[in-house]
Amino acid sequence: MTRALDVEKIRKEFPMLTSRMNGQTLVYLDNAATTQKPSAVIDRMNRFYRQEYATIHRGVYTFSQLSTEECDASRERVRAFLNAAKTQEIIFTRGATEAINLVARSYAAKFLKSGDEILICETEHHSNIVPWQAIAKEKGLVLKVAPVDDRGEIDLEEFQKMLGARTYLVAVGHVSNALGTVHPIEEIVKRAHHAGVVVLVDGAQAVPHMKVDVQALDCDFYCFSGHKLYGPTGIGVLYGKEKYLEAMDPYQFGGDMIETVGFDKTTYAKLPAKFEAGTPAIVEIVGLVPAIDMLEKIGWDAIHQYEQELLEYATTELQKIPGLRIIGTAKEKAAVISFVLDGVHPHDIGTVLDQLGIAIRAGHHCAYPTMKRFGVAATARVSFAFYNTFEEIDKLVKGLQKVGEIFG
Ligand code: C6P
Repeated sequence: MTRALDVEKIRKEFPMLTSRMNGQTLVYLDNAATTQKPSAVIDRMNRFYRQEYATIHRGVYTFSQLSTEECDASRERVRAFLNAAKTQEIIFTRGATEAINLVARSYAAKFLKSGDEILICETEHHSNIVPWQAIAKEKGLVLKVAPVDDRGEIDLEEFQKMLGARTYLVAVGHVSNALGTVHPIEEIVKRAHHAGVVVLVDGAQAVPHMKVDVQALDCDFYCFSGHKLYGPTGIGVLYGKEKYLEAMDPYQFGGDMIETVGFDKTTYAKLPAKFEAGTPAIVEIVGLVPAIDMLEKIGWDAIHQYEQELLEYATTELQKIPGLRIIGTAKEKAAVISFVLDGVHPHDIGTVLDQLGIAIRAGHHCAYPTMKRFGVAATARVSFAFYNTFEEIDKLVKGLQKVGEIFG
């Protein structure tokens, strides 16, 4: 087995990985929920608060102008990261959730009419279900759901059949947070576009694991959260093709998003300000840059290869545990493993592992319909980052053996 990365060197960049939990060195396996932060991000935000901080866009003084320049540079950095065609196609939001709500409110609510259909997939996170459901209820739209097979892979034939004459929007997760399935986004976009349908991709679980090129994917909207990308919380990104963003109206109103305001009439600012009402998360915007720099410095090929090695090793080892069943066995997966253990509630698995210093997620993972599809109420989920090690997987396996002994 090759080792694509110098993991010990990388781990030194993540202070939280030396923390102890319940007297044990932390084994952090909840990276799909949120990732730990490298010193480069922590230090950049610290330095910015201590020495550079001021509001943006409003000040004539030097620090305000410098802060504005830093935020502009961050937007350009994100543009390059996603290979978007234009900087104004990058909208800063609070996270993936807010980005999807923005498209639901500003695109679907404006352009879809009663009886029109929105098509999603069965493995969506609640953030890519509930905003559409809410808008569907208000506007009389129909929410349709493309099924997945027993491995957790989207049924493309069914998806194709469900793209009807009234379908105007497809909203689909790139990678399932509950199962790890990497959905064939290029193919989904191709088929949707062939039917004249606009596509939003929820990339929250994809951007930490793979190079995303929105022009190559040709999706119309793409979103992610900074905190799953080794960056700060409270910052996310909506990419949208300029022609759609131009045609959409803002859904939040206030300072910074206007051009002129009178009591009788207000005109809106140009992109991207039109969708960024109020003072933004300035320091978080700045903190996103070192996270992206770090990922690109390590390199996507190395990250992908190493994480796939972790996934393969963990899958093999977990399958040896009596009574353990993996939920989600797609051919193409990100480094996420959901599983159930005969006769043991996932929360009990999580609690025993916690005592051993191992952090995993247990529950429905904000994906109730996915749980229902696989006939379980909840799963235990381990999700890896490139700073995890094979030794940590061995500790997980030992921990699960202990769970078996306690509840067996
Ligand atoms: N999934 C998980 O443990 P926010 O909360 O806006 O940063 O991200 C929401 C979101 C949207 N889409 C997908 C595919 C996601 O996985 C998430 C967040 C976390 O799986 C928290 S439930």
